[in-house]
Amino acid sequence: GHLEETSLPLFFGWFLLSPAQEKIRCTFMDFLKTLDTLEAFKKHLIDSTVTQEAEKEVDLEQYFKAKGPLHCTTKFCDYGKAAGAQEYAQNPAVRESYGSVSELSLSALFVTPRTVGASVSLTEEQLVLWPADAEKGVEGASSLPLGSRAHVTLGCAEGVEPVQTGLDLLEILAVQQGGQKGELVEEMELGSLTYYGQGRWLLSLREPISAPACFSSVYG
Ligand code: 2AM
Repeated sequence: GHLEETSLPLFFGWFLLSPAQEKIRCTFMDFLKTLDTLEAFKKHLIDSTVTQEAEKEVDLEQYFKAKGPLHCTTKFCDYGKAAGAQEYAQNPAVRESYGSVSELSLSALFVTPRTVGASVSLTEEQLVLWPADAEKGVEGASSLPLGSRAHVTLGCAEGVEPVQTGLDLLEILAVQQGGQKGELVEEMELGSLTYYGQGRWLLSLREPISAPACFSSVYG
């Protein structure tokens, strides 16, 4: 009925518990500081931004703005306007898991001129909550395994919508799947940093970060 339709959330997802949020923000800050010292990184970032003010220092911590609590979106419902929102909310698995805590495994950090995020390796149990069509819509990405898009947005450049983070991740994975190895730029303490062109970087974490997270939704 009408009431049910209007009671759908903006999105469902796993929300990192606050100690995990702190830990990831710290790892992320360390990562940005290291990138800040890499000439190759700054060169590509400046090359790919629209405002090419030569010699202008880029402060990465200012460049990427973080919004709200750290989370991994499963289904963007847009209060019921998104395709499949109703079906998702009514899925018994979604209802049963609502409010439960599980461990998210963060396996890589990625940066583009638009976004920065952490990719999430979902378990079989978590994949049950993953929408079948999440990997659609990016060229070369539709054949990627289910759950490839799973990520935590850490920040977006000015004027960039958060939806872009998942699209940027899919783009990097599509490039990888297309056989491009990328250019190994640096062995960092956190892991190996690879460049995929057009300002796209991926850091494979040596040790995945495990973060407890609560499956819930946002209405606001
Ligand atoms: P994110 O998951 O990459 O962070 C509210 O806008 C949340 O829903 C954000 O977390 C955002 O991106 C996600 N989101 C917004 N629009 C979306 C879309 N069309 N598809 C999937 N996720 C979306």
